[in-house]
Amino acid sequence: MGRLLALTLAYLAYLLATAICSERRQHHVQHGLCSYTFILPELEHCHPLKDLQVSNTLQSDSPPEAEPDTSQAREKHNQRPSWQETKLENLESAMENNTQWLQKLENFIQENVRSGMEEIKRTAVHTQTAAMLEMGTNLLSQSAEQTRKLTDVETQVLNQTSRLEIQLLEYSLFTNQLEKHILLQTQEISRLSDKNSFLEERLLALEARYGKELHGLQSEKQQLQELLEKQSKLVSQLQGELGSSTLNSTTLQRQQAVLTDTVQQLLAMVNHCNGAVQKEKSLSFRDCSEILRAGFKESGVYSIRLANSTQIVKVFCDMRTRGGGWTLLQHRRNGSVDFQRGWRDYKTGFGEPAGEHWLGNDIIHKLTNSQEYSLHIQLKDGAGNEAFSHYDRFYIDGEDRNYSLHAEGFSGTAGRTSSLSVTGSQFSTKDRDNDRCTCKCAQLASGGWWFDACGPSNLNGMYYPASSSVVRYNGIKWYYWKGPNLQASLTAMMVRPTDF
Ligand SMILES: *[C@@H]1O[C@H](CO)[C@@H](O)[C@H](O)[C@H]1NC(C)=O
Ligand SMILES: *[C@@H]1O[C@H](CO)[C@@H](O)[C@H](O)[C@H]1NC(C)=O
Ligand SMILES: *[C@@H]1O[C@H](CO)[C@@H](O)[C@H](O)[C@H]1NC(C)=O
Ligand SMILES: *[C@@H]1O[C@H](CO)[C@@H](O)[C@H](O)[C@H]1NC(C)=O
Ligand SMILES: *[C@@H]1O[C@H](CO)[C@@H](O)[C@H](O)[C@H]1NC(C)=O
Ligand SMILES: CC(=O)N[C@H]1CO[C@H](CO)[C@@H](O)[C@@H]1O
Repeated sequence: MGRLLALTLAYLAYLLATAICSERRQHHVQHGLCSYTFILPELEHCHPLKDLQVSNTLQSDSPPEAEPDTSQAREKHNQRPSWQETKLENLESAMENNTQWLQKLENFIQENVRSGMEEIKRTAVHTQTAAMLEMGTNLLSQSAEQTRKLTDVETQVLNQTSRLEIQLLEYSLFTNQLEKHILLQTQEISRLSDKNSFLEERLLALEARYGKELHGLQSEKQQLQELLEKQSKLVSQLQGELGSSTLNSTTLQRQQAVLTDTVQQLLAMVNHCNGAVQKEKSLSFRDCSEILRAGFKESGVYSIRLANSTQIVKVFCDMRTRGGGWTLLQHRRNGSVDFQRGWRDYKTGFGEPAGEHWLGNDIIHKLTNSQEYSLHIQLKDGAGNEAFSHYDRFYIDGEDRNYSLHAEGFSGTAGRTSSLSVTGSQFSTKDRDNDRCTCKCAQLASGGWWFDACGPSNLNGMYYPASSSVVRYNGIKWYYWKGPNLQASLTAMMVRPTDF
């Protein structure tokens, strides 16, 4: 290499020397793509440099002497074209040699350059490699760091994963336990349901059994109830018998009372005969209300004794109407008794207490003045319609005042206003006219009554029970109930203490 480089340098020096000494004559050679221009030297002015040493490869193409050389060149130009031609040929060949040499050189240079380039390249690669190595080292360290971090992360992940796995394991264990538990519970439940169904069956059986028993008991109960009803009937029957026997005993008592009465009367007669006076004590009822209070609840005829008197009076007691206890003053129901009577009869009374009768004005006076009485009048017409008139306070004066009437506190269904004569009306009969009419009401209307100017009432008039179109003015009259012609089938006047 060093040799080649020296060669190249020698040649280049040569070329330089020739170029300095050359004249301006050029020669062109085309070799391939490359073109070479050679400037040929002017030989007259130029001598080869004495210090110029040419290597063995470089040869001068001129003779060693300078003069012949210069003359040769002159000949070439002028006198000796043949020599010049040879010289030219020499030159040409030399040039060709040079060209070849150059080619070689070029090749060599190219080769060298290539190798150099390769070396350069190699160097560059080395440098790059170093850089790359450094970078790689860096990268390696970085990647190592990353790897470490990754490892850490992985470790952590693994840790987490293992933790999670552990947890999962625990959970699965827990789940297993739960499943076992649930299984146990399910078994328990099925066991319980079995037991329950068994109990239900037993319950049903028991229900069936007890239902039968219940049925039996119910039928028994029904039988007992029937028995009870029978017993009740029996009891009521017995009660009825007891009632009738009581009645029997009452009747007996009454009979006994009558007997006692008779005995006492006989005794009284005996005593009278003996001159001794004995007061009666056994009969002390003043009216029917006292009899009722004494426990006699059957309507009928009883004996009463008037206050401050020894007189015993038989009266009919109504024990049903409005609570009972009524003493009848007047009673008409079938027209069997004649009420066309005079003063005296009305004064003492007539008829029978059990049938139609008038109690008598003296008795009525004594009774209604012994205490406060209310008056109740019951009426029934031929068609069966019933009505009543009620007076809270009723009494009559004595005979010295012609039995004047006193009645107040009217109420009732037999007319809106009272049909009874006004207070103060005196009693009149066909033979004692005390009315306020110029006529004789008792004669016109018949019977005895408290006629005013004849007035709107007369319960002691003629008894005409059968309905008739004929208007009779002397019949039983209660004007404000049925007008002038009542045609009553029943009348009753009765008194009871106001404070009953
Ligand atoms: C997981 O990491 C925790 C702390 O972060 C540590 O206490 C524990 O021991 C680790 N577990 C495993 C299995 O590495
Ligand atoms: C009541 O007397 C009547 C006859 O007076 C009689 O037939 C009847 O059996 C008696 N009743 C009782 C319960 O004694
Ligand atoms: C009227 O009744 C009484 C008592 O009930 C009775 O004794 C009498 O025979 C009856 N007279 C007539 C005519 O119906
Ligand atoms: C009965 O007699 C007594 C005393 O003699 C007398 O105070 C009383 O008013 C008399 N009663 C009647 C209703 O006459
Ligand atoms: C009662 O009637 C008679 C006649 O019937 C009469 O003379 C007498 O004055 C009357 N008495 C009174 C208190 O009005
Ligand atoms: C002019 C000149 O020097 N020609 C030489 C070229 O090279 C060949 C051999 O390589 C020589 O024989 C010639 O004399």
